[in-house]
Amino acid sequence: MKRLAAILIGISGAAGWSLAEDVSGAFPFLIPPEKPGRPLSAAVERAYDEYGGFRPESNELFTEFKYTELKGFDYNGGDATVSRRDPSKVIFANGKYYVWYTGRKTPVKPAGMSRAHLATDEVPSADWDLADIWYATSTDGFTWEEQGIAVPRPPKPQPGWRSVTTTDILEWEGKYYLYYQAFMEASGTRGDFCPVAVSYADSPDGPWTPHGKIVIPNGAPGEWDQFSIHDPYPLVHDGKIYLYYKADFDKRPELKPSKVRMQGLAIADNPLGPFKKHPLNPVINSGHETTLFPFKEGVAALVIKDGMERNTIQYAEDWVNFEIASMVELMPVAAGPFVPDAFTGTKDGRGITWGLAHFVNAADDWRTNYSILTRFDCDLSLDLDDQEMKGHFK
Ligand code: AAL
Repeated sequence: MKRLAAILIGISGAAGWSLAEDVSGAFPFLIPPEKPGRPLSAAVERAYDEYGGFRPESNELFTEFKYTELKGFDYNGGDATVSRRDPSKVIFANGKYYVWYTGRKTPVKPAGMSRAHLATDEVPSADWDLADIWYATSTDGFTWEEQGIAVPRPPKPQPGWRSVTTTDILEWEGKYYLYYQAFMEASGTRGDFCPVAVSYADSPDGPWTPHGKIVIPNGAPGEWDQFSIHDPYPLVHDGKIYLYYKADFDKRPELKPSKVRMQGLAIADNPLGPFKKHPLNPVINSGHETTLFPFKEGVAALVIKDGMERNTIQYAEDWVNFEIASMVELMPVAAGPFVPDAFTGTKDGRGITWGLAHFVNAADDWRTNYSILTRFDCDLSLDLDDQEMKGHFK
């Protein structure tokens, strides 16, 4: 921090900028003046034109992330036979918070995705193989009570008979819909191949009725999403269901495995489909799991983990054409935020302040993973004071 302050003071001397006290009084910072009338480097030019306020905190879509261990979940001593990962968005209903997630409780730990040939009816390949959709409730978002399985694996040959995973929730006209990855083979057999299925219920407590059909099918051979439709993430916009998803599509064997992953959009008038894939897909060129929320008239996306634009938060005013809004660090993996206006069709999205995410732990071998759910907090809300969580230079 001292070094940064010294640099700022140095620049201010050269350019004739003024110094003022930070609101917190912690250290002096620069008030950006009018652009000086002398040539500027490309970097300082950008600081005026693209980043306006100079400090990342002045960007509404910048934040730091804080993590808190959750109470209420048991992981059998971390022996990788119990896993919880890929949480849905958090919703508030019947006076409490609800979350759904991939839950795996298997007699043995996973063989590892790269050793899928060792998978059996009892031995999972990946961390998310032989999983069901579980759910938990909480009154404060920190202590959770696991309620049991919401959507079990259906019998063979129904979609998802091998594993149902990576779910997300939609509330639409008084009913609830869980979209999830429906595996018909052990993940890793040919790749992480699967389409998306859906179950519906009158209450978040269930019972859930499986629709029994694939609702978002894989693309035709040669299309970007021919192998996988992952991380279905529904929001309501323009009176329709806007469901974002991820696919990984470069399967050249020499890449072992490919990390080319992008995100697409499918739109429907009815939660059970048909979903029409957007002609401009993919609409986000990076990321892994999907995490989006209405923001002002548009939608914002956390772009996490993979791709050339990872570690950014992006914004699309038209919900289709995304631009980088900010660069961030230590992003929540597979984040499922609490998005109060996810389903209201708002044109004035207020943003998010917290949610659940997961951490992947290696057990005794990097191939035998199990995952734990965690809470994250952030300031991507238009209703908080700008300085509250956006971070102070550390
Ligand atoms: C995740 C998600 C999907 C993938 C696997 C389990 O984090 O992207 O769900 O299939 O990894």
